Amino acid sequence: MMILEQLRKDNPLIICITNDVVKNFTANGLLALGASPAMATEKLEMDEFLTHAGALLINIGSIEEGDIENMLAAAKYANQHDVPIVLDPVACGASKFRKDFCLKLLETYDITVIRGNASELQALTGEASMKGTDADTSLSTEDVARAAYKKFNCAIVVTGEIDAICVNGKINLIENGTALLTKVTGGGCLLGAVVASFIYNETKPTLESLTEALTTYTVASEFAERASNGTLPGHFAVNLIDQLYLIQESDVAENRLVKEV
Ligand code: ATP
Ligand code: TZP
Ligand code: MG
Ligand code: MG
Repeated sequence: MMILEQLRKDNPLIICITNDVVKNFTANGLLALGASPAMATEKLEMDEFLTHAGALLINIGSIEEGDIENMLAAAKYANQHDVPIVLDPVACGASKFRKDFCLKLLETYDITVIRGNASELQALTGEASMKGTDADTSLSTEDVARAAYKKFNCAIVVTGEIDAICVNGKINLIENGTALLTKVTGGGCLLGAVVASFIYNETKPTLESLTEALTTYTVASEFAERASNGTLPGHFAVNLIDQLYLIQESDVAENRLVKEV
C-alpha cells in the first residue's frame, strides 16, 4: 500500500526546525505535496506543537549556539509524544561545532531517520571533512549508508546521483532524480522535509515508506525538468513545487527506478 494519497487526506502537521535559506521553499514544497508545515522553533511552545504533530524535522543548516537548546528540547518532546524525527546534518563535516551537536543529539534522543549527502553521513561516522554544504561525489552512497546504519542503528538516507536507503540493514538504491536538484538551494533540505511527511506518526518507518518518499520526490523532479523551461534552475524550482502538487501514486509506480541490494 502506498502512502501519498493517505498523506493528502490526513494533511499531517510537520514541524520544521530548518535553516534560514530554505524555510519558504520547504513550506511551499510541503503544502504542495499535501502536508501541513509549521516552522516553529521555540522550546516554550514545542510540547504543545508536538502534541498534534505527525513528524519533526531538525535541519542544522544555519544553526547558531543559541539554537541548541530549542533543538534539543524539540527532540525531547518529540520522543515523549512518539513523533518521528528526521535529522538533516547539513555541513556537519565543515565544523566541529556542527558535528558535536549532531553527535550529542544522536546520543541523547531517538532519531528516526538521518538524511544527508554522502559527505555529511561520512563525517558523522568517520573523519571526512567538508568545505561547505556540498557533497564529495566520489563517495559510494551505499557504503556510507551501511556504515552509518551500523553506527547509529536508525534509518539512513544518503543522497547523491544514486540515493541509498538503509532500514534494518536492508538497502534500496534509487536511480531517479536530476542534477538540477543541486543547482537550487534547498533541493536536499526540502527532501528531508518530504521524508518527514511520508513517515508521519511512524517512529519505525519501513524501507518501503522511505523508498516511496524518495521516489515521489525524485520522479517529481524529473517531471519538473521536463516541464516548461525546466532545464533552467529558477523555473525548475517553481516546476518542482508544481509537480509535488500534481504527482500521483501511479506516476511514481510507473517511473520509479529502485534496485534492491
Ligand atoms: P548538497 O548539500 O551537496 O547540496 P543536498 O543536501 O542538497 O546536498 P543532494 O544529495 O543534492 O542533497 O540530494 C537532493 C536530491 O537531489 C536527492 O533527491 C538526490 O536524488 C538528487 N540528486 C543529487 N545529485 C544528483 C545527481 N547528480 N543526479 C541526479 N539526482 C541527484
Ligand atoms: N547554507 C546554509 S544551509 C544552506 C546553505 C546554502 C542550504 C543548503 O541546502 P541543500 O538543500 O542542502 O542544498
Ligand atoms: Mg543541495
Ligand atoms: Mg543538504
